[in-house]
Amino acid sequence: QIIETGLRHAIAGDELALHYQPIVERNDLRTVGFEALLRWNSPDHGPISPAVFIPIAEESGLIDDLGEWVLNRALNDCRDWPGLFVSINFSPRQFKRANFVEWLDAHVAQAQVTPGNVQIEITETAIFEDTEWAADVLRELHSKGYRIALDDFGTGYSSLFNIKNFSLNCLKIDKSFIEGLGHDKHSAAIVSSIVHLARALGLNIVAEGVETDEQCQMLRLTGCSHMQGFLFGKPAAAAQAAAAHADSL
Ligand code: G
Ligand code: G
Ligand code: MN
Ligand code: NA
Repeated sequence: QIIETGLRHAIAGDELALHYQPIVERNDLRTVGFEALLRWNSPDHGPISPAVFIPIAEESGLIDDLGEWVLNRALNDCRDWPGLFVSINFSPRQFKRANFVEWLDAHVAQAQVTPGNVQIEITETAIFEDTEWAADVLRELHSKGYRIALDDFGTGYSSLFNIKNFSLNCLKIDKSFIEGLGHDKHSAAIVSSIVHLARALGLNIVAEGVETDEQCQMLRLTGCSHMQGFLFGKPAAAAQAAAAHADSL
């Protein structure tokens, strides 16, 4: 309850921020897009992780206002890096709202951004509970030119059968698997098989949580198309992320 009241205040006030983390392409490690990651610095409690406050926002219904804030800010910020996409996280409940596509379209048009500059990150939970309906929504998003990424891949109900039936652009391999690269042979085997599966299905792969050169080299050898992690850049304020990208060109 304390967090709920504080969050209500945070959305109205100046306590929220979006940080941006680069997603790089495997060959020359060029940045192709940024993932938007929500940050809340509460005056009463200090920084609180979205892993903590997103579930509270969902229970209390604040998620609609919060999602609106995130979408508007991300669309506005991404105009600072023309040609790159912004990857926005949506919780299952956000994705399942009525008229998700219309809601998204209206904001994208208003911000004068094109759908190709926007990537939707959803988790397996969001699509595997009502697969037929989700497949329709994803097909519509896809036909409008939005990119669609399946986040935290490998941690949910990873049904390979279902994946083939969804309009996806990309699988994001959960960082728990990347963490194990170089330590345990199971992680390496799992990562390698996900990468090969994705290639066979014509999907991009983003390996998340890449922290070391060794992990990066292993992923490149496996044929992983994209990477994200502290090795390439920590989540940073929009201006900082844009400046780092400009410097790298
Ligand atoms: O960046 P960090 O590790 O703190 O993120 C923790 C979790 O919060 C991750 O699962 C991430 O997907 C989620 N998250 C971060 N930003 C957003 C957001 O804007 N909306 C939603 N729904 N989830 C977010
Ligand atoms: O669930 P999702 O994949 O959206 O969440 C991404 C989370 O991973 C964010 O909280 C982000 O801060 C975190 N993250 C990004 N890069 C790294 C990394 O290299 N190492 C670790 N440990 N966490 C990372
Ligand atoms: Mn994500
Ligand atoms: Na993830």
